[in-house]
Formats: sequence, C-alpha cells, structure tokens
Amino acid sequence: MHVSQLQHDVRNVTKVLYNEYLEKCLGQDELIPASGRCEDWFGIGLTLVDSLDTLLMMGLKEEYEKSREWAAKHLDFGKVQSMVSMFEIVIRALGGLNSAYQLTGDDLWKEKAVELGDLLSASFNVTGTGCPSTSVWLGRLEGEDGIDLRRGYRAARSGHVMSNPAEAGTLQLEFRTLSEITGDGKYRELVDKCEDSLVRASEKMEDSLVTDSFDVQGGMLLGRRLTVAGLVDSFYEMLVKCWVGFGKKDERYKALYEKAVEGVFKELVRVEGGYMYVGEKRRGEERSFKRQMDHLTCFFPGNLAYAALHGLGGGVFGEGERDYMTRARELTRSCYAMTRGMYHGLAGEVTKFADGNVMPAEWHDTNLLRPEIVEALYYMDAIDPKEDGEYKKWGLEMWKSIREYSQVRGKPDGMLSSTTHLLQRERSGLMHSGKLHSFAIAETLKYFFLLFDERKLTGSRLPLMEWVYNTEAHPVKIVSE
Ligand code: DMJ
Repeated sequence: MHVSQLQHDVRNVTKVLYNEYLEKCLGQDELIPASGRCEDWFGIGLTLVDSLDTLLMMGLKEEYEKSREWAAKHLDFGKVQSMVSMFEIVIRALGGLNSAYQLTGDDLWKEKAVELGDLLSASFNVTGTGCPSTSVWLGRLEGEDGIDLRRGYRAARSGHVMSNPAEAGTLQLEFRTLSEITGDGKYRELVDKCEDSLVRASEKMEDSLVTDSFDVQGGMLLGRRLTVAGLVDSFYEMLVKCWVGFGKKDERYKALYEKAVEGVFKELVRVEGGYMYVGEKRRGEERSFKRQMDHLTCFFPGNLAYAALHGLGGGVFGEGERDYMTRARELTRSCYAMTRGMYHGLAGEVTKFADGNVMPAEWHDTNLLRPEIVEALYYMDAIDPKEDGEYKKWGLEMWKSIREYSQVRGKPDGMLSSTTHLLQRERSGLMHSGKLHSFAIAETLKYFFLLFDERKLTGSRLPLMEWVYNTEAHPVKIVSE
C-alpha cells in the first residue's frame, strides 16, 4: 500500500485513538479521551461499527481483526431494548456494516446489516407517510418472529410524529444498498415510500426549499426556517447521491436537487467582504437573515463538486458564475477561512461572516472534530485539484492545528478530543473534556487520510466514479447505469 508521510501521521493518530477505545470501551459506544471513561448512546459498540471501513482503508489490520472478533461474538442488535435515533443508527451503523461488507465480502457484516435492517424495518409504514419517527424502538420483542409492527407502533403511539427532512430523508442510500446486497427489494420499498412523501412535500414549495420540520403523519413541511445546516443538510446531499448511486435513473431527485441548489443560492447565499457563505433565515422574512455559516453547512461545497463530477451544474470544467464548481470553490475558501479566523485554527460550530469579519460566534466556540471542512477539501482536491496543491496545503494547516490544539494535555501523542472555549486566546484556556464522537474516526480522520493521498483521482483507492460516500463517509458501490 502506498502511504504518504502525512497519511502515515493520520493513520498513527487513528491507531492511538482506536486502541484506547478498544482497551477502555470495547462494547460501549464512545470514548471520552481525557478521562478514559466511556459513554453509551445506543449500546451497540458504535465507534467500532462506525470505524470498520476507516480501519480497512488505512490498513489497520490488527485493529480490524480485533473488532471483527468482538462483533462475531457480541454484536447483537436484538439485545438493545431501547429507543434509538433512527437517523444516527442508520447512517453510522447500517452504513458502516454495508461498507464493511462491500469492502471485504465477509458474510458476518451482511448478517449484522440484515439483523439491524430487519429490526428497524418495523418502524416504517406505521405513519401516514411511511416515514419512521425520529426515535424508534430497537431490540427484539418477547416471542417476536419476523417483522413485528408492535415495535414501530410503540414509537408512533408515543407521539414521536415530528421529524425533519434530514432525519426522514437520509435513510435511502443505506436501505437501498441493503436490498442490493441481499437481493431482497423489501428494504428499498420501505424507504422509497418514505422518500416519495418528502419529495412530494418539497416539490410543492415554489423554491423547492424545505423547512426544518416534517410531520411524518400528515406529510407536511412545517415551520419557516430555511437552512442548509442541521435538520435539513443531508436531505439535499442524498438527492444527488441517490441519483448517482443507483444508476442515474431517479430523474425526480436530480431535478429537485438542481432546483433546490438554485433556491439556496437565491435565498441563503451572500457575499460579504469577499467571502461567499450560506446563512439561514425564516421563509419570506429577509430581516431574519443570519449572517453566519455553520460548520455542518460545509458539506455543501463538496456535494456541489460531487454533483459537477457527475455532470450537473456545468460539470467539472464549469467556470461560469452559476456553475457548481465556481460556487464550490468560493464556498470551500470560506469554509477554510472558518478555521483561520480562530486563535487556534479550530473552527467553531458556527462562524459569523458579517462585513467579511470571519469570527467564531460566541456560545458556539466548540470544535467537535467534525468532518465537513476537510470533507470539502477532499472533494475539491480529488475533483478540481489546484496546480500548487492548495487544498492539500490548507488541509495540512488544519491538520497541524488539530494535532497541536485538540491534543489532550498529559495524554499520549495523538490522543485527540473535542475542544471547547475556542475563544480563549491562551492555549491553557482550551478544554478537552468531551467525548470522541464516532464520526471523528468514521469521517474526519478518513477524509484527512484520503486528502493526503498523493496519487491522482484515477489512482486513488476508491474512485469517486465507482463509489459514493453516505453522509457518514461510508463508501457504497455505485450501481452501474
Ligand atoms: C455526521 O454524523 C454526518 O455527517 C451527518 O450528516 C451530520 N453531521 C455529522 C458530523 O458532523
């Protein structure tokens, strides 16, 4: 395996973090690096399931084998017996298992994906739209045989009928992939029915933009908040990824994506002080516009570039003002500026862009080791590399900051953590008490590793014309046209 020096460093950090997780938290969900304690969210060994494909891609064989051994003996979704977030478990666990299976052909991962997919299936089709509630019951019921709708009704009856476009509209890639893997179309049917309800609701909007609240009983989009960040983000992301991922046949998704992108640029994008950014507002209320961009929103330039790679918005060579690549270049520059505007080079959850002063928003001065900015750099460098390797250079600056300031004091080199109090100018004011979110290994470290690959797009290990990443950076094989 060809690994550049920088990739080597990313791999070492991943190794340190993952081994600490294995040693302290195996069987539990997430590690708190500063204390060495563990946190359970679903109780499924979430970091392990979410990390499998990263370990494979980085060639961390020993860690992968240990994880497989644990999963073969102990991973049992039926044992869970609690409510879980449908969206999170699908993008992280089902997505992780699907990818592990597609990368290795190991039937263990297929069995586990089917077990999880079957348990979750009962939560579709118990609401008017066919979409599950945000919280669903996971775990086998007493005497249960096959898909038992009692599980789904528990959630629906408990009043969890409000969802949002991101959580209802980001299940498709994983359930459709499960149908591809098993040859059983039932998963696809469930998820397509839900997606159709959501797509129908957004098609009714003149600008095709969705608000951040979706009633899964009545099929209506509610509220007025327009954003590309949390609660909405991956709905847009998935429209283009599902169009690409399943043979470019879902013309409706493609058309909706194209219309929504125009809507976003008309309603939510501004340029101030030379920076283009995506803010948010209440529909029809210009005065409510917030001159800020969320870290989460930085998935958007990478997604535009991916759409361009597949021929949309003027394609890869698009140079026009309204072409996707032109817009993606500008937005990526602003996302990178969100890290440079900080004392320590770590972007906060929200950054203000008023008058071109790129400044962290007070109350949001936390860095969770989220992936979206390095994700944008990865896509840009893979699809539209700059001659001087600028995106890699920007990535290197970000990596140096993370290595320096996300490092937990007094812990072995490479023990990174979420960082709070970013507005403290002094390094000693930074706090590292939070958990290591499973997406840090599943996405952030993976994107750094991929960004630092020195080979050209065609030589990279998972070519973007053949694979599509789910919203948690789990690669899925594209079904050919
Ligand atoms: C990830 O779990 C996914 O990328 C999701 O779509 C939203 N954001 C987190 C990481 O920031």
